[in-house]
Amino acid sequence: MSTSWQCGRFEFDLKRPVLMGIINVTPDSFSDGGLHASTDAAVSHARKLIDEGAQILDIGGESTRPGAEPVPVKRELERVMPVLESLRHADVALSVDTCKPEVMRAALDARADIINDVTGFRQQASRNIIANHPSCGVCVMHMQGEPRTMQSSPHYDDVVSQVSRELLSSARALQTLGVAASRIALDPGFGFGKTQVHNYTLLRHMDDLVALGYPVLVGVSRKSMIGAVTGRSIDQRVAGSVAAALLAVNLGARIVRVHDVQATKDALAVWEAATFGPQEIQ
Ligand code: HH2
Repeated sequence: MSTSWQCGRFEFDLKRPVLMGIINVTPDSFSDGGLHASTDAAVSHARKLIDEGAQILDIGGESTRPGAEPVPVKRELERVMPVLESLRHADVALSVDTCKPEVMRAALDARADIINDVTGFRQQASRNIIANHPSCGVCVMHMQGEPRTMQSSPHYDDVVSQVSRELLSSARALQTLGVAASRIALDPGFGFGKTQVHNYTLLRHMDDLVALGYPVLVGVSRKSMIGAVTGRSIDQRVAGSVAAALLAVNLGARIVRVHDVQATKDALAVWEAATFGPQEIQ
């Protein structure tokens, strides 16, 4: 298992889990669409998540929920860049959630620390941008298909081995261009071209993904896989989301992408005390 993740100005020690708070600067994200759509609202939400313990903020200007329509580059830049600029001096790593090379380039020029691409850097232009940057971290996420159609009929013969194989191949495509393995985190992409059976199979076998040797990032927060087993609406999925994040961490995932930072942080504090023993409790 990898012990650290290099991300621009930061290097995360992965002995302990790292909290990534979600900032959706969008009108249509599945759980908080429209809540933080203005720059001011997004920045003040970001400051709240930092106070609650987020070590990374993941800023997105395009919803990737099933059926979402793509957003033009210009609009995505108008949403993301002012938020990124406003948070530049905060003591937190800044990640930009985008699959567009133009947005990646602008974000890195504005000193973003991480690029999180839900398409796993499928585009050659995106891979080249990452390769030309000396140190940014990358999150390579797995998605079958594309957001508009990905949930129509996802199919795998063996979801764990296929997702592992495809993630490895995406990571190697970056490494071939000179991107150091220490910059790359992998993410199975819960809900991205996956049925609930696929999602829970991946969660149960998280240790197989961890065994690939890269830091593993998970995003289960408030997703339909939580609603499917709890019967809860999106705004009532905190406990289920925290449980899933904790399970993933217990199987070796080390970066958790969440809406509810405070609740997840508390759960992880208990996990850390139980895992590392009383000498680490202050
Ligand atoms: N999930 C979403 C978006 N980006 N990135 C990674 N690496 N992993 C994920 O699981 C992931 C992601 C979807 O969640 P959210 O951002 O809350 O919703 P939306 O895409 O509707 O904005």
